[in-house]
Amino acid sequence: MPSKKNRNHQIMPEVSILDLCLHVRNPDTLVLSDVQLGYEETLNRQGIFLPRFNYKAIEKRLNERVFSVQDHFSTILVNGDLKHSFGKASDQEWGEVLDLIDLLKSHADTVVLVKGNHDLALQPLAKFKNVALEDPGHYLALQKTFICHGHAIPETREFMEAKTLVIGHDHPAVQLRDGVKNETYKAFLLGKWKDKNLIVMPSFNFLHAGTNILREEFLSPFLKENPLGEFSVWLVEDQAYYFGRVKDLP
Ligand SMILES: [Mn+2]
Repeated sequence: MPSKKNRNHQIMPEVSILDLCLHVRNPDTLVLSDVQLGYEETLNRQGIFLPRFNYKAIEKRLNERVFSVQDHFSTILVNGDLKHSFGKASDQEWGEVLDLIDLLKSHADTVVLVKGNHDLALQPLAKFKNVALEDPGHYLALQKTFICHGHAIPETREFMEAKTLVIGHDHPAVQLRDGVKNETYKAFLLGKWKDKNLIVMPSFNFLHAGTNILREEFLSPFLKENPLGEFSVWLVEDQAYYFGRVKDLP
């Protein structure tokens, strides 16, 4: 049931957190990252039994927390690692990727896939579904915002020109003590990389919460050797909550 919670949480003049997505206005763009479809099948092949629930959870969450707030976007952009395994898509991935693209297409004029490090064989999927596949990223000229997966530093002119970068890849999360147990929350980060603003998005998948940012074991070249203490942090639960600076987290 759609709730009256403040789901749209503004973090920059034209940028809001909308559940686990980022919503950039003008041009109207919804960004989600690190969906990682097919992860269960990869684990199954390694002998680890895990029921397949990620796609259903993603679909439910998008419908209940995102499309209930805004039903249609000019562009929906998947910022990398749409699927989990490297190389050729498995049967599970193929079916779920097609279903997700159909769902996104029914809520947007344009669907764009940005290549992540796990997306080596996306070209046939993108072609089959007639969606754009962009490598290394997507540029919103009006906002001077460059959206890329974050596993590598692009070298394009648009990237150099950008004032704000949006990345995924590292699945930031924060572990907090909640009574007697530890709870891990998916997190957004906003700080600096060189002279640019840097927004780091959490993963839109439900297989794992993510990497605890307080341990700072990041892989992205945008976060390695980038002290995160001054970064602002928002945790996402039923809505986004501002938690101040990383250095002040409990
Ligand atoms: Mn990645």
